[in-house]
Amino acid sequence: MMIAYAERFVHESDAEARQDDGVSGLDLQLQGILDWSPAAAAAAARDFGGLRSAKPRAVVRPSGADDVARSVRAALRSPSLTVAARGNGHSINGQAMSDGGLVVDMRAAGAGHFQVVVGAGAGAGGAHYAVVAGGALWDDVLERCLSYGLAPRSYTDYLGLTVGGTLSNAGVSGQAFRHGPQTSNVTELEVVTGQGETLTCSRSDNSELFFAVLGGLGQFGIITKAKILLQPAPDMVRWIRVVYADFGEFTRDAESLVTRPDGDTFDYIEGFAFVNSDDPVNGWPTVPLEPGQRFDPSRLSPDAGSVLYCLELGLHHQRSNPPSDVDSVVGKLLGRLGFVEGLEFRRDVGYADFLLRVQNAERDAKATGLWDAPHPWLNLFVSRNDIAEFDRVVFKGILKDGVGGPMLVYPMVRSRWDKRTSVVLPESGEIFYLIALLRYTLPYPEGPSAKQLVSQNLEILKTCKENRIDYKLYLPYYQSQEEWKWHFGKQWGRFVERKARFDPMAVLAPGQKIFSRSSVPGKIASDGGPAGLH
Ligand code: ZME
Repeated sequence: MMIAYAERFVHESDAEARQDDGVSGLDLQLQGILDWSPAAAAAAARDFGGLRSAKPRAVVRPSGADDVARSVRAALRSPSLTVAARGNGHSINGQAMSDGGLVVDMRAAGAGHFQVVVGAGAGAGGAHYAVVAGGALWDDVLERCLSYGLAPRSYTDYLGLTVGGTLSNAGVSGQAFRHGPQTSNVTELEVVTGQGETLTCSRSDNSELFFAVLGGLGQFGIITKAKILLQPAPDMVRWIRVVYADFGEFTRDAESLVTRPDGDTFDYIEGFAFVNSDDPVNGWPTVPLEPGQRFDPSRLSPDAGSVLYCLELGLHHQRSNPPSDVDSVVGKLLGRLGFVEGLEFRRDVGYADFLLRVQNAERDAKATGLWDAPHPWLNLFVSRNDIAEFDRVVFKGILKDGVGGPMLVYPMVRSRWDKRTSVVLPESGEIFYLIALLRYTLPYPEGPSAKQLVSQNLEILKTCKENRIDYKLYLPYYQSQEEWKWHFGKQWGRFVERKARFDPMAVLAPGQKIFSRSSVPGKIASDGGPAGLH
């Protein structure tokens, strides 16, 4: 019923649009579908954050990269249309929205181009890789690769995200300390630029475009294909959580683990802060890994504070090896750590189950309505030089009662991040921390209003600034170019040059609010386009 209606609507409106309001560019000549239905616009007007909404004029369901290019060229022909690529809609702040413009549903072409190449021999260092559509979901990529006994090397915590979406930001999880973010594990991209050209790029060909697009927040091109480095997949993960009361000891152990040689550390390293209480959402019960395990608070020293820390570790192993092998490796690695004795939890899980662990949380959150409520999340990178201060003023101060969800804090190593990408990191230090405040709260009035939580985020950032904490937003969002200039710092000039070169009319990703359509600094003046201001 719904589908029949939608299809009829698409056809009628599509025909109407051709003789439409003077925007001749809307004859896209797609192989796929131009969806004018109110339902499509409403869906593309919202995202996982649930904090803002901007309706596109129509939604493109591309059948492949050519349709993506046609969409960009149509926008270029019109005086004001913009184009946003939308993956699985997990932005928090409307980054994939296009107010009155086109949203390209990248998932529609996500099943195209799926190729796994096993042991390529001499080329590419003999590595294994997969070539996947930009709109493919990471959980699909994983599944396909596993059928060849292979797997990506670097992930996000949650795999219901598209490849193009995470590569446009960075893509981090517990493997990033070793392999770098996902942007460090891709060797080639196919990109539709803001000029409507489809180009293949890599470190050696069109390298400026390649590095621009990685972490480029969608500003330079739409990723339609990616060649992703793979590794042989292990079949099991020994999953471990150990608890600390002292932040200094927590960071000392975490930093030691992320800087040791590969064979002398874990394969996955994350951490989180939690509240020293029996609160089921923020406290002790969030630590044990399986039902039979219990968090025994009597193990804590009486002078433990109101916030505790947990290192989360994973060691890959093979089912065919005797369990005593992994026990002895784990025993040796844990033996050097200073966690609270007795507050240690272990569990063996299949590799895929481990990587898909957040999907369990998704199922629960959907059942309780927490998934569809607003998610005013805040993600930061904080220099190791200031992480103790951050702990003091933010975790032990503003957030001492938790955020109603995970508060991730774990270190990563700068040398695994390529300086040439568009990703922005803190200014100082070889080690920096990821901070992720992942609020899952019931919608108002059952929970706090989104407005209150957003203002707490602003308070955290203000406090960081006042205390001169060296931080950058991860998955950044700002309202003005002034703030973006601050965000990019010394890299602003390069970012603007890249924009002028690859999207001179600022057609792409308007939801980031970095540039305005037809008013790119230094370029647009000569185009004589209208200089739209926010
Ligand atoms: C760095 C980051 C992690 C951004 C989002 N996340 C997560 N999102 C949802 N659930 C999660 C999560 N990390 C752990 N669980």
